[in-house]
Amino acid sequence: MTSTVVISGSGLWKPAHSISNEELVTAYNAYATRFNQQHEIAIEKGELDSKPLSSAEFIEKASGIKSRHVYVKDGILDIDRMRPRIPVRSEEQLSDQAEMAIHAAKKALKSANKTAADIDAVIVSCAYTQRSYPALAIEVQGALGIQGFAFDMLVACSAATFALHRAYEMIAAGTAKRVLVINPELTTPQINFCDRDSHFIFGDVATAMVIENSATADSAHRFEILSTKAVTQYSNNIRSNFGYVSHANDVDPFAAENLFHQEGRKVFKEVCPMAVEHISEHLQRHQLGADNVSRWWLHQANINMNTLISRKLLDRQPTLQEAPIVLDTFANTASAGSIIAFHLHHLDLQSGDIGLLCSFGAGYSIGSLVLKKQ
Ligand code: CO8
Repeated sequence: MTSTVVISGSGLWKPAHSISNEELVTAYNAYATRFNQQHEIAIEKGELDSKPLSSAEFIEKASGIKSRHVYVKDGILDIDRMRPRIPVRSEEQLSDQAEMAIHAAKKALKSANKTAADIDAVIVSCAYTQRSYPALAIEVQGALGIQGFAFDMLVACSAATFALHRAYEMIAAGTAKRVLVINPELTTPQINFCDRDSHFIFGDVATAMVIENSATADSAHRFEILSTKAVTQYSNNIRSNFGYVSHANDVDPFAAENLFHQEGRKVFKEVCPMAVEHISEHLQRHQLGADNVSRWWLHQANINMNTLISRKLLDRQPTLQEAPIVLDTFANTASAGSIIAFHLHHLDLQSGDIGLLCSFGAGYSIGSLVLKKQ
């Protein structure tokens, strides 16, 4: 594998709607207060737990999140519904996630100075796909008029980095000339907006990147992928049990245990040291130390996690320029977080500068790429 593989363009699409912590908390607290009133006797008898109230101040302090973009706002703040109201589309229409993916893909193609005709492989990789088949990636491929092949991948928070790893290998092996990696993260349908501990965590967004051989890349900002590193370790601390077997399980497929849920404190404690070790080892492979890294495009789940990880690596607090945070306006966007950070914070880097792109989350899964500005 002697080829030089580069990220030659990136794209970000965000939905027009957003919800602030205050809006979200007002709706949740109204829902919880009514629930507690309606179930007063059962709660008093100890037959039912009361719903605790949420707080915008807690959310910002505990996570760094101030607001989030949502694909559809209608329904989420309605205490009789507590979930987005997304109209069904016919099988002849473009699916919602394919539409999100195409918005981001077009921006990435433009930034890579390429058209759909230049692409010969598409990977749609994200935390959830809205159906099993036909693959969203093939729908996107068809809609954009791309020749070649396409497939979907699911790796929760590491879906984007793991897909970049596959794209890197495909270009290096010569099995594709230019790969479009797209991450349409439509998280809101899987959020339990009735759960105080997790109602604030996620937002919707789509990101995309073009990966190709440096010999064909002519965009203004190109980043050589020096290497990739991935690790997974099984954990039940972040789970979503929703799936096709629900139909045969005789359970409510939308019950709380089948939506996103986690042991956030355990995740924090277990994933941070794993990420520090992973990143250190990856940099050492190139005889690099943390001080040699000009930019940290880290997974965006929690500002305190990012601060802890980069402080452990650097032995000091990084500046926001060194380790950008996009959580405040995007919230946790599953696998797209580190790609948003890259997209919004790479134009100022100089030739030869090193950057580290890294995801960490459900699985557990950690995926990193050491990048060098060309
Ligand atoms: N308002 C007020 N108080 C609250 C709230 C709230 N909204 N939520 C919790 N509290 C309370 C708790 O009940 C607790 O009270 P007490 O001390 O009385 O028991 C207190 O605040 C402290 O609670 P925690 O210890 O849980 O609070 P933390 O400081 O740990 O913060 C976080 C909670 C923000 C969840 C934090 O633990 C965290 O971010 N951990 C890391 C989690 C993480 O990185 N997870 C990755 C998930 S993303 C992923 O893997 C991708 C999945 C695919 C996408 C899914 C899309 C739906």
